[in-house]
Amino acid sequence: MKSKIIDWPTFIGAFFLLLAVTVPLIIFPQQGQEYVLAAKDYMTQNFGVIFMIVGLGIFLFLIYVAFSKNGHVKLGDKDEKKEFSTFSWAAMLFCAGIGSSILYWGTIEWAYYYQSPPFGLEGGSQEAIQWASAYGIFHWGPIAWAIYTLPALPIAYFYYVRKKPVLKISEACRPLIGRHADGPLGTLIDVLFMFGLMGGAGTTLALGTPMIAEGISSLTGLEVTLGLQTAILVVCTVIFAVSSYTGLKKGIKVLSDVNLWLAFFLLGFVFIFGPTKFIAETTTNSVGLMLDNFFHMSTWTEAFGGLGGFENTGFPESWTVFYWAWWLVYAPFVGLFIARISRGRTIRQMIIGTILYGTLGSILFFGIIGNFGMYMQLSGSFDVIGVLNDQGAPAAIIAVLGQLPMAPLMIVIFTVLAIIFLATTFDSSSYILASVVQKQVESEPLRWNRLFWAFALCLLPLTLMYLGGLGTLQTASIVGGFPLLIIMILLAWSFMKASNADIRASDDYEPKTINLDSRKIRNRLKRKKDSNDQDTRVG
Ligand code: NM2
Repeated sequence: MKSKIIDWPTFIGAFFLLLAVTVPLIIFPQQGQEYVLAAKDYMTQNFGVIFMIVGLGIFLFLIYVAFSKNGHVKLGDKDEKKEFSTFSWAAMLFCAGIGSSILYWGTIEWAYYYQSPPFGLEGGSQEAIQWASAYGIFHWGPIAWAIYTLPALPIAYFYYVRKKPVLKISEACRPLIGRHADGPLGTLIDVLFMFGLMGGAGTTLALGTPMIAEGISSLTGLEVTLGLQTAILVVCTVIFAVSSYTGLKKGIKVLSDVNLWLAFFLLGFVFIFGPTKFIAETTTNSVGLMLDNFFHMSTWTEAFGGLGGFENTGFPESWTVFYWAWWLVYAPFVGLFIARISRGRTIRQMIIGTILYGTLGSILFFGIIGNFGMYMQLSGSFDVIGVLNDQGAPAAIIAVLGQLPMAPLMIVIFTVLAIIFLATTFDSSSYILASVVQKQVESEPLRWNRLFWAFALCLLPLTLMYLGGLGTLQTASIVGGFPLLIIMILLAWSFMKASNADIRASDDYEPKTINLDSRKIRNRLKRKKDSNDQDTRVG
């Protein structure tokens, strides 16, 4: 009985793809690393510009939708109230979209940009320091959150307006691909989406784990080894597995709430006890710089790099392209979540809210923790960059926190935050992976199925940590993100097709809010289907 619920082609396809990538890399680590880096170069150098265009394109598309008649459509029935207050909505959507990586990059990203700045500027210069703070906010800013919002459009639309719950990405493409959603094309879309998510989660877990190890090491004196890191990864999976097996379903929810307050506390503490004025000024300055140069940053491809004697820094490939890919792989899954919590809002509110609040949250993290570290560097109190270059990013991150008053306590809080983030990444990713490989999901995917994917999720980060190197970690997201470029276009198109058809057929067009009646829509679709069936029979 049970095995009938599983969609085996998708299950096996996705798992096989995962093994096909990880096993050879573990057996041949030396060549493996070379291949991985070659794959990264190949992808970013040849297709980088496509990532950049699609990133900006998604942003512009969403702004268009928000202000078009499609944006007025309400997600839910006419009198439906918003399910969540705006504050909890914003908090939930932010927590769904970010994880331990914001602790990692929020603290240290500026140091990379300061040393190797964009636009051919000189490392360590006065211009470089300005961009160092602004570029992190850009990479976690409006385009990034727009990428997250796009899949939420068709998913929320089908869920609340057409009243057809969608858990699979192939299902969300149905208006476009029709019955192929049930065939090999649908399976391919789902497998590629799963592969992308595993790649993105691989990057997240392989970045987060060494940082946690470093935190634990600074508190206990244990040495950071691959063994310690493996143990951390496994412990996080086991925390998750135990809570899901003992039926502590609420456990993860409680953990996420705890995390929100811990994060607020950390940010507030650093802001108040750190260089408050510097943080406020630098953050304001960076936001202005980013807004002023938004289009320049989102289209800067270093087109002349390597030609005519001009230097090729690889900045857009290593950063902007990597980031857009990383956000892309998470997008369908975060979009699903955004859709779930947006009942009662209009599409426009969902779009503007996600982009705005998401960006605001990123500004808080990068502005406060990042600029604190930067201040330590510039004021000469602590050489963050020295530690970064000698001992690596995780050590530098923990060292920055070590400069705070009550440092051990702050390192504990930071490390606990990262651990909870990691456990919630396991929780939400395994939930989605398990759902996608089931034909039906009653209220929850099957437990063994979820656990299977939770442990499968450890494979890639373990491999990546074993190989080592930032480039290797980035490749997982970049390669995984490539098919998402096409899937995102399908999702956008699907949404437009369905919502335009419904609006055209609706007789309830009020200029401000459009209430679509799902019953009428379904009847119309049914009539259309019946007449199609008849046509084929007659033909
Ligand atoms: N993104 C936001 O660990 C994480 O923060 C997960 C990463 C895509 C860069 C998401």
